[in-house]
Amino acid sequence: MLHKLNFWKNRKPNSSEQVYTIDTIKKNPIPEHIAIIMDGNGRWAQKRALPRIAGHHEGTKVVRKITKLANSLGVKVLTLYAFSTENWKRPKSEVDYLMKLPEEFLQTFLPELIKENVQVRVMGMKDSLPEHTFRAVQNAINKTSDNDGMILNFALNYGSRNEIVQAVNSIIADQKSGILKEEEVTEDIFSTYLMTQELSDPDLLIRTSGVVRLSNFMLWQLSYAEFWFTETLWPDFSEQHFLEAIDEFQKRARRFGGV
Ligand code: V0D
Repeated sequence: MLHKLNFWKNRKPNSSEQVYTIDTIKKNPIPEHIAIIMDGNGRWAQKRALPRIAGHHEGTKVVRKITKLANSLGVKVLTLYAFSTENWKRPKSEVDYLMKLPEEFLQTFLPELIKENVQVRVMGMKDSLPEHTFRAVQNAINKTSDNDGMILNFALNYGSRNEIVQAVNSIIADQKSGILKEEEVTEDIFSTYLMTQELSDPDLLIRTSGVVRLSNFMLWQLSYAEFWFTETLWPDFSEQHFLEAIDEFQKRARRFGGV
């Protein structure tokens, strides 16, 4: 398995110079649901005097790499924060480019995702996406809906407070129409009104590029998650970083289990 891991191309070992392998990580429990805030793409480009969009493009390659690795580790759900409701405030040219990335990504990788039994999902306000973006993601969702392997869940035009308010409004509507009784709202029922619906809560949150904030991402669902932050910018994020995050998750689980 080692040869598949581009170890020697983009390896940035952690302070202890430890090299992680799929096989050793697989000996301990793998988080079922991993969520990632893929930060630092613009900064990666600016450091190289490239336009910010070059960093976003580079970021898609890392999405592919980490999806493949998560799938081979047996991760059940990988949620990736691709575009927040706040991102509309960026320059129009950058937003326009970002909105082309799902098409570009899927043009290259959808056949692979289908073959690898991955299910593509999208959570967020899909209705306000440009028509061409919506069509591309909907096509990917449809073409992978018969798959039963890892769920690759993109948060696209997603904001957690918006999600919670929309859940409350749907609950009120269902109560008015009699689908839901007033006293029926429990944490479990409430969860089903969120965009994650039947997905389990993330066990591990990863955020790149040294920002130590949640930024309106899965506030309800991350209540019990382990958080792992790295200074590494998303385009530099390697398989080793991902395995290191899971290794840390496994260490914390052991410590917790010990008391
Ligand atoms: C830019 C780094 C894949 C983060 C990764 C529209 C910022 C690259 C997708 C994608 C983005 C989304 C849905 C889908 C298939 C692929 C993507 C956006 C940005 C925002 F069905 N990468 N990616 N979407 N970036």
